[in-house]
Amino acid sequence: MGKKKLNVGMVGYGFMGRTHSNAFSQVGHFFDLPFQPVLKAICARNADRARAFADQWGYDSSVTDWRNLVADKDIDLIDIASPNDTHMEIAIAAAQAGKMVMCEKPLGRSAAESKKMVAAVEQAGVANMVWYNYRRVPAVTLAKLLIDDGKLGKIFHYRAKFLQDWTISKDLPQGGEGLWRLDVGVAGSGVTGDLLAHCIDTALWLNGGIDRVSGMTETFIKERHHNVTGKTEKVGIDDASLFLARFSNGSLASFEATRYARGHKALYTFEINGEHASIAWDLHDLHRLQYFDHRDEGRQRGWRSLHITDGDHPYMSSWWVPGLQIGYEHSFIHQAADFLAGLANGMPAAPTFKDALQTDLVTDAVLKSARTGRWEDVA
Ligand code: SOE
Repeated sequence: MGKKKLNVGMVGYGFMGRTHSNAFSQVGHFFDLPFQPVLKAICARNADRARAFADQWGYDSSVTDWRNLVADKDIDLIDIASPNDTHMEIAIAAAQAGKMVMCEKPLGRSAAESKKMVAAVEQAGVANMVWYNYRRVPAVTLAKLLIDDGKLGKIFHYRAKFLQDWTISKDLPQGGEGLWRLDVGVAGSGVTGDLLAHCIDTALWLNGGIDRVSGMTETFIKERHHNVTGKTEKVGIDDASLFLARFSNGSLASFEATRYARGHKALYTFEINGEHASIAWDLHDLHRLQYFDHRDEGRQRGWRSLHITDGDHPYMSSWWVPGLQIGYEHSFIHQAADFLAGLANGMPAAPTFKDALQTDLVTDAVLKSARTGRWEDVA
């Protein structure tokens, strides 16, 4: 039976425009789905580069105004991979035009923006999803299955960190292409909405809701040259953000994200300690899950390093033969696969906009706590 074509209009051709385009290009090769994504049009401000991107990735056409994608009756799905300050306007317009909407994380620059986006997709009744890709690294998905199976028992501790070092130089400007994450007007916040958001999304999925947080942020470099205004301007983002949290299930947590951890480029790790067992995961070794089970026979008890490449591991039967690893880009392909499967079976794949709003409610509470110096409830 022929597959139904699903025409994609992509907004943004940066790092995330590439990961998403790759996901839509590859997904049909490896997953048997009733929908076949078609790279219909790419939108970006620079016409020459948009055309070059279209040629390189196989898009039918390129445009410089996202409104053209929204108005195009041939486009079924708008995927937003442009900077954070564009997410809300595009998502709402796309939903109102009846398009499915996918959006790069974080959903909005604040929970207030995200709430409007949730309202728009729910009112329009259109399929929606946010690209929190790390959920679909097979080792992380396996962690979810083990927790849901009760292997860890009652959970006591959740510990996560995401470390980078790319903004340490005081000579690095803020604003503009590649550097908009340093511009608070565009990004909304610094590492809190960028890196911590990943840690929070995974944590909410694995360990349930967060009730209260106590946060601390710092901006180490107070002023930077602004590429758009040409002036030296105050830096409004947080360079580092740490918080303690209490989960609804009674467990205690610590989270840390920074762009000032010299030597670390993208070290996302988490560890979860339960009554019977613990698990740990590390993005630099993403195909492994560390597992310790206290119920093992004493003389053999110890941390096991599980190589998540076998056919009975999540997603792996769709890839190569057992023992051969996959990588970062596959997490996006898995997300596209689950989104398309959700369209077919009527069970929307998570995180939907509504799920992702929960992450923004936590990041808002962390930033509020950092300002007030007090514990804050998550709204
Ligand atoms: C920031 O450097 C960044 O690219 C994030 O924006 C991504 O979401 C993360 O996965 C890797 O780091």
